[in-house]
Amino acid sequence: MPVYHPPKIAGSDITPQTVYMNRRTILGAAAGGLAFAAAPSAFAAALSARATDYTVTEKLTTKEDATSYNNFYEFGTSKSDPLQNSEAFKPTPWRVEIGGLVNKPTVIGIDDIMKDFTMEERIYRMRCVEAWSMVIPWIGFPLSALLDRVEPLGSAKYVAFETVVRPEEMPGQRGLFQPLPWPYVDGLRLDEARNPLTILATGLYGETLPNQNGAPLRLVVPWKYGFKGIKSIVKITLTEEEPPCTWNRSAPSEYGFYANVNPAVDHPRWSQATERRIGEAEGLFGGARMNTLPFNGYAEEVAGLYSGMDLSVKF
Ligand SMILES: Nc1nc2c(c(=O)[nH]1)N[C@H]1C(S)=C(S)[C@@H](COP(=O)(O)O)O[C@H]1N2
Ligand SMILES: [Mo]
Repeated sequence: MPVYHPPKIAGSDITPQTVYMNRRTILGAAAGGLAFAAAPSAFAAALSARATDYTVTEKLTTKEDATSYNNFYEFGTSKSDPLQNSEAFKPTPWRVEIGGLVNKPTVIGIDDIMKDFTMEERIYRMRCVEAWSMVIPWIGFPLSALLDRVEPLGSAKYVAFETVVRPEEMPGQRGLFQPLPWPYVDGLRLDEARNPLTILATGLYGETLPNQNGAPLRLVVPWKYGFKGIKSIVKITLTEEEPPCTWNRSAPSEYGFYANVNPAVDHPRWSQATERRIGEAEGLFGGARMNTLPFNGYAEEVAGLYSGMDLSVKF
């Protein structure tokens, strides 16, 4: 059984020798003119100032696995489809519309976003609802930074997300069998969206996000099941009402709005108590299966968001 480490907050102890698993690579320009060629001490100071510096020390999933075993129904329903069928998809140029209950609605290009935020390599454990999991070093920025920019109104309670609809480039959106209604949509409560663990990812493993992983911009919410990680986002809307979620709409008894990783609440068709780590051989007695942790191991950071809620009802 591989050792299962809960995530560690390591923002205050970045040293030059924390390379591989705790490696943080700055890939973009920072707002405020931080120089990335700066001495390690300045670099560390800049990073430790960030409240969002979470990481896990588990072994990374290989890039090959993370980019070939995907769910992205716009390109087909099997795990190998997104890699095979997404070649024609063009993630550049790209614009994201951010509006709804905000003071400053805006339409923004990915480059504009990149320019504004420190692109920092992060390591999050990403998992999917089917009970497999991966550990992926995402590149991204906190969603809250983008929300600050548009100034949500006091009446805004939720954030709704929408994926692009492009049947010409997405084979899963044309033809007779349409597995889901399009666009794929999902949402978060505003306080969840503001949590520093909630990021918009633009890359992984030091590279631009591949099409199959949700290029050019996708959500990563590491304490929730995979389907909350909506891909290829074109629209973000602040709302007063709970926004629709594709999987909740399609199978409400199986997928809730919250979708917090919870080993105590089974999916109606399978246990959610354990998970299979992709890339680790599964032994005769379920070797690579590991116990799933509440909130995917991020309980310390996020359990408070749900105090007083019955998580077997609000699943
Ligand atoms: N637009 C869109 N986003 C999506 C999906 C999808 O079909 N379409 N699948 C979701 C599901 S079910 C999972 S498990 C994750 C998979 O992310 P990954 O392929 O990067 O591992 O993406 C989520 N985001
Ligand atoms: Mo999923």
